[in-house]
Amino acid sequence: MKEAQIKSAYEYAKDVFSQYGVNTDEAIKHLGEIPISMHCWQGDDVRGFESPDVALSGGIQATGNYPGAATTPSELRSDLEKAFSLIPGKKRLNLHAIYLDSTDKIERNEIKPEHFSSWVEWAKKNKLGLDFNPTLFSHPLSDDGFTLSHPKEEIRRFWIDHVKASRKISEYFGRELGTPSTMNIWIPDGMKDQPIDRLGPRQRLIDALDSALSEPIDERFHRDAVECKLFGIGAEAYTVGSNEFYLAYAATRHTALCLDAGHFHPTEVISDKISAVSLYVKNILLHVTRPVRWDSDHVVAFDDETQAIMREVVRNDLADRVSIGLDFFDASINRIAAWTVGTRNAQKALLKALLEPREILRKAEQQFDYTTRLGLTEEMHSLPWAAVWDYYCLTNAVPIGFDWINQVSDYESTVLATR
Ligand code: RNT
Ligand code: ZN
Repeated sequence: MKEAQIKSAYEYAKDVFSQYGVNTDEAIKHLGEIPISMHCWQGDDVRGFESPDVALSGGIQATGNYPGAATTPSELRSDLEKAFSLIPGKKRLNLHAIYLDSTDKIERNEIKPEHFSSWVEWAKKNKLGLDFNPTLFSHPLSDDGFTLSHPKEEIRRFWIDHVKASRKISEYFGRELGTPSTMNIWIPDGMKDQPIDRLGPRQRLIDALDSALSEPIDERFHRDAVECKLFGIGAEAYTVGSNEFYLAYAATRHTALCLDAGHFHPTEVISDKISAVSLYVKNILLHVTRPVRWDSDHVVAFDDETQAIMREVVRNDLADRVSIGLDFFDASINRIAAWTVGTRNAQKALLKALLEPREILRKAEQQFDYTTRLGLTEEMHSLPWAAVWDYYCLTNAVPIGFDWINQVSDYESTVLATR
């Protein structure tokens, strides 16, 4: 499409939306200010650089063997740069502890900021904020299916020390980059079959978390988040860190709560949880992902739930308290395309939410005029929001429409094919 066509389509869209009291320029401006934290682990199927040959464990799985996965920090950074060049707006990068950049073998309880300094330098160059995650899976000491709630003191201690070490790295990210790093704690702890003791592991987890998070850290640099889950592969019957456990933990310990779209019953959605949880916890971290029948971590689609999630953030004015992160890992397709499709979809959903005539809809609802509410909500789907998206891409100098595929294909034949 030619630039002139995109601009004239935008002018038309602007006019259409203004008839509903929506200012497209403002929506675009707002969209550009809301960061999306892209997860590094789509780039290499959650292998990391600590011991990439150790199989992914902890009840999560990346399936597929598409060629060209990154195997070194510099390959991963190059792939990320490619993906970022195809995605408009404000981006952050979310790292896991296993993505450390060190030639020596460093145990997880001994990781230090210096092992991540190359990421910080790179983030500065690319004007990115960083987020972080301790890695409590894919490790011999998580093989029993327990980490922070393990019955053995010394194993709990190891993981507590890992979380403590991770918080220092997260704090370092925030200090260096001038934007707080959200550090999300997800643990795989659970059981395949019905436990006799559901309480004991939860008691141990609460103590372990309290001890791991005991040192106060300035929230201008670092924020703790905890992620609940219903089940994992091999942990079908019981997950120690369940929804109730972590909601109460976050509310009483003042951490952020992470809601992953794939961590609930198949018909249970996180979009409805955001408003409720926002009344009890200060900050929410979203793991936007697409569960297909289970917590399968498919690439984010422009589906009903992704749109509903973004609408909740926008309608309730929560953009300052909700951090939007992505969490998917599809190894069956080009990984740069996976990032591009998933991140652009999250942004499209956000834009569509920003273009909603909130005032009219709110008023209709307050007056019990549910006919207008439904009629207008449905018409909004076919208003020319996509013309606004194209214009946003144009002004951000990223490919319009499916044009990004050419760059992904070029990169695949010139870079990925040589790995
Ligand atoms: C697992 C959680 C967790 C992980 C990442 C890799 O079910 O969703 O967020 O996907 O930490
Ligand atoms: Zn997650």
